[in-house]
Amino acid sequence: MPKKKLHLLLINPWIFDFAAHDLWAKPLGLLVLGGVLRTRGYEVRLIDCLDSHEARMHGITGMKPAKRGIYGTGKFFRVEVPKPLALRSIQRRYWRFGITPELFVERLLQGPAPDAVLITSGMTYWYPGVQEAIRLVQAHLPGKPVVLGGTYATLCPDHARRRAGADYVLTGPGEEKILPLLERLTGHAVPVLNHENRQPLPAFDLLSHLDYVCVLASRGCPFRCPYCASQFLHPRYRRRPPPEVADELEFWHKRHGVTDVAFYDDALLLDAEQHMLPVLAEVRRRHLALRFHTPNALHVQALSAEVCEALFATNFRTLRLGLETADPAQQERLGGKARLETFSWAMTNLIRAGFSPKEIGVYLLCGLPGQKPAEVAHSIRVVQDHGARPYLAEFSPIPGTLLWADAVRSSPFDLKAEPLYHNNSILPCRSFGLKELQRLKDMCKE
Ligand code: B12
Repeated sequence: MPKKKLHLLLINPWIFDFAAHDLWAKPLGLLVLGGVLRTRGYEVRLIDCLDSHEARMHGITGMKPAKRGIYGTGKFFRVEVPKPLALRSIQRRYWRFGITPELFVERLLQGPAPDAVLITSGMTYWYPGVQEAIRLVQAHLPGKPVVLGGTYATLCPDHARRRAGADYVLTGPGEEKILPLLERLTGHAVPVLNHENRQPLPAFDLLSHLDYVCVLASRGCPFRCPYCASQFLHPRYRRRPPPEVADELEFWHKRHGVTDVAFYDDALLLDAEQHMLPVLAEVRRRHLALRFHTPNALHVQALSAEVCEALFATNFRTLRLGLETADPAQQERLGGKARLETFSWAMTNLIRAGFSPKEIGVYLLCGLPGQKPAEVAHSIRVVQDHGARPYLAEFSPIPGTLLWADAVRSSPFDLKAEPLYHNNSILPCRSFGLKELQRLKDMCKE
């Protein structure tokens, strides 16, 4: 153990965006690190700028109370803020989601001064929240080292090093990189643990309220879809042993009364016979009365009759399938993963297993470079013909992906210089306009 207790402050920064909802959005990466660091003897504290349960926020002028919805999801507190210069031409209101900066500063100054501050980052275009949090940390805790990691830091490391204001920017999975850095910063050796082989649980208990937990049964993805950044964020595809996943679910359910669980896996059902089916069999054997949600799409080719029956039997309530498009040529361009016949087969299996088609949401990519609105409209109709609900996933271009060069070429925005333009809400590649997008969204509601 370190000789003196070392204190770490973890920060989940604000979101600055046109829209944001708590649809099972928790800073899982930061909480994973919190879990690891606690087992190494650090005292860990969290400021969650997106805390929707912060009692002190109620009644603050201009702040809408954060309503909670079904399955633990809900709204964030929000206040309108001026748009950054780069987004001035976009005719939509821009918000800071989360607690007030005054409350953030109050929280910063509570408790023992930290030996280091660890801040996470989400979408690349959310970096203004990271900048703001770091600016306030440096103003109120001068001299404390600030370490930045997460999605933005990994996908835009040069921008993050130049613009975020952190003392250190670490890319990729943080578990191994953070320990030697903390040793260097604090001058204290991190104890070696040889009795524990399994990963400690993510520190969800640091959140002020547990509406739900997010779980990963695997990391990374063996597919290389041209729009996706999974391989850069989690370079190795790894699956956790099924009993370990079941233990984690049982822990949150029995010790913390959690009912709702969102899986964050990029390839949850891959090789399900060897992996997820044993996990779900354990859930049933242990009588865990949970509800499961898959906001990150499921691969349709994995939805065999047996898998669908297991999903239904274990109470999967929110299903999102990744069809991407119903156009065969576009499907080919996107890696040929989800063909139409496979989608129809998956829908039949889900319905036979007991799901109502209305419970099944299907993601369709929208705003890809060169994509015509007619292609999206056709895909919407195909999904509706199957009785399911189409959800448009507006394309967000990501540096390093195969589609990046096409995206840069087709976009009227300077995607390379400014991550704010990666924002899916502005339809960055503009193969059609925002009015057309609204028409397609209205079609989805029909
Ligand atoms: C879960 C998820 C969501 C959740 C929300 C997550 C959240 N917390 O806000 C939901 C479902 C709501 C969502 C929505 C969207 N998402 Co999303 N999402 C993910 C997903 C699948 C997992 C993220 C995650 O938690 N991983 C698990 C944890 C353990 O990993 P991690 O966060 O990377 O953390 C590790 C490291 O980064 C590091 N680390 C993290 N923090 C720190 C801090 C320090 C100090 C250090 C040292 C290290 C460190 O260590 C951690 C442990 O190894 C990623 C894909 C992926 N594989 O990462 C996409 C991803 C982030 N999303 C993406 C996209 C495109 C979207 C959408 C735009 C999709 C759409 N078109 O609708 C929307 C946007 C919503 C909005 N309002 O703008 C893109 C990124 C886009 C971008 N420009 O940044 C990704 C990368 C997927 C992709 N296509 O490639 N998403």
